[in-house]
Amino acid sequence: MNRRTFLHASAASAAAIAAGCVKHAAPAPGRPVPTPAQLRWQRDELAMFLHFGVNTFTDREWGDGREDPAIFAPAALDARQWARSARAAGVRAMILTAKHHDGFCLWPTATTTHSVAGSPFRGGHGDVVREFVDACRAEGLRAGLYLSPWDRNNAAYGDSPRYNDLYAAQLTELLTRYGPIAEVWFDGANGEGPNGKKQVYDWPRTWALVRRLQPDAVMFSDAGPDVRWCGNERGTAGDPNWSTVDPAAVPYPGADGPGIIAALQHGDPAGSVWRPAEVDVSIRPGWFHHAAEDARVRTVDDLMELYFTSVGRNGKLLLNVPPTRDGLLHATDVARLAGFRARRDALFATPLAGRTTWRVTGPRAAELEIELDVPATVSIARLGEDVTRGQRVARHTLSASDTRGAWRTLAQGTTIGFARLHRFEPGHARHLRLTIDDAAATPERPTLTPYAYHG
Ligand code: FUL
Repeated sequence: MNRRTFLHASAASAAAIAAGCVKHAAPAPGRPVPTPAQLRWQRDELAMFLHFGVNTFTDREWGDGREDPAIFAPAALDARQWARSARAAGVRAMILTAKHHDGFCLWPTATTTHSVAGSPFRGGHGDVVREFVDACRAEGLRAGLYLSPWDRNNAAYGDSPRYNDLYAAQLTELLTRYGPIAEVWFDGANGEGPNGKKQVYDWPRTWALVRRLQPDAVMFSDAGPDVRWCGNERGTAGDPNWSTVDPAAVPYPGADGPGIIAALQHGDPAGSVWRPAEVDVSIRPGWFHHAAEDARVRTVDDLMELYFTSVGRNGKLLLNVPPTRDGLLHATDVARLAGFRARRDALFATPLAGRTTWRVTGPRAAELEIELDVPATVSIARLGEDVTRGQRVARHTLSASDTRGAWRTLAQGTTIGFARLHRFEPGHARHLRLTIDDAAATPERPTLTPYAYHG
């Protein structure tokens, strides 16, 4: 189920942004740059999403809120197994669905009886959020929480001020009881309340509350404020993908209309706000675990593809791996995660060093050349901008040569940002050249790391 239809995405604005054109107005005195929290979030590169709750036991994707808490009975729950598997895969943060649309709370909240406290889990004394956070800490992972604003169980939903108070109380519990929370994840899902009235969320209040209680956390939603949805759940960041946005383009989570999806996918080179893209996608067809999908777990090849279209396109990958009814990650998923790590380790095993030269060749153009210490067969390159100085590159070309005379094009692309990965036919090279063909401001020296091909 997608969070909205994509019908309204304006083809025209998508095409204009996708062309990667940059208007050459005078550069702003300073380009937007990330906060320390946004930079930390991006450097982590990989995070794991865990969808877990009553849906795991009803075999549904969206519960209707009428589930009996007694069905929640994960007899072998081991959050350390989740965290160990994540860490072994090179994942650096995890985000748990503390409450999904069905309203069932995975922690013992004072705000409703629709929670783990009414379940047989740990004799009604369990707290999945606590076990999750403790496991993250034990394995050195950052912890994040998803609190669905849409709540199909709570009687107050649709009675806007009353529900907004309850939502703030739930957030307060989550952000004061469990120590540092690195990411708070919001979607814009907004169904009808039981009274038939539409719930009007108070996002400014929600965001201010998170800032006050967890000033170092980043907040995710379509509208940020810190990190934005990439515009699809297929695992592909936009190309181009600017980390800067016009905050008016997507004014609130769940906003729909012409150009919204394009704005989420591509950002805006002239945007006044730093709001990089997070790519959320599931390792399975559904977000929750369904035994019927056990043979449809993404392959290692598939996961590598996702890596290149997310991290490799200036995005952060949030890969969903849902626990089973036992409360454990399924053996197939764990094996695929390990294979994903092994494949990345092999591909990126041998970064090649060399002597680099940097030349600014025009107001929006520059060249970076590397003469490899030892000529090698190359098939992958990682490019990166120093985003603490803002994102600038709009179009680039990567070429190789043995003699510095006959250059052959390896790859062409639009934005670079924090990371841009290129794959190409393995070829022998002594020299590599990154040409910046266009930029949103005077280019700054990027990094270029080629990797040796191992067959
Ligand atoms: C969406 C939800 O409707 C899906 O169930 C899932 O949680 C996805 C990550 O976000 O908004």
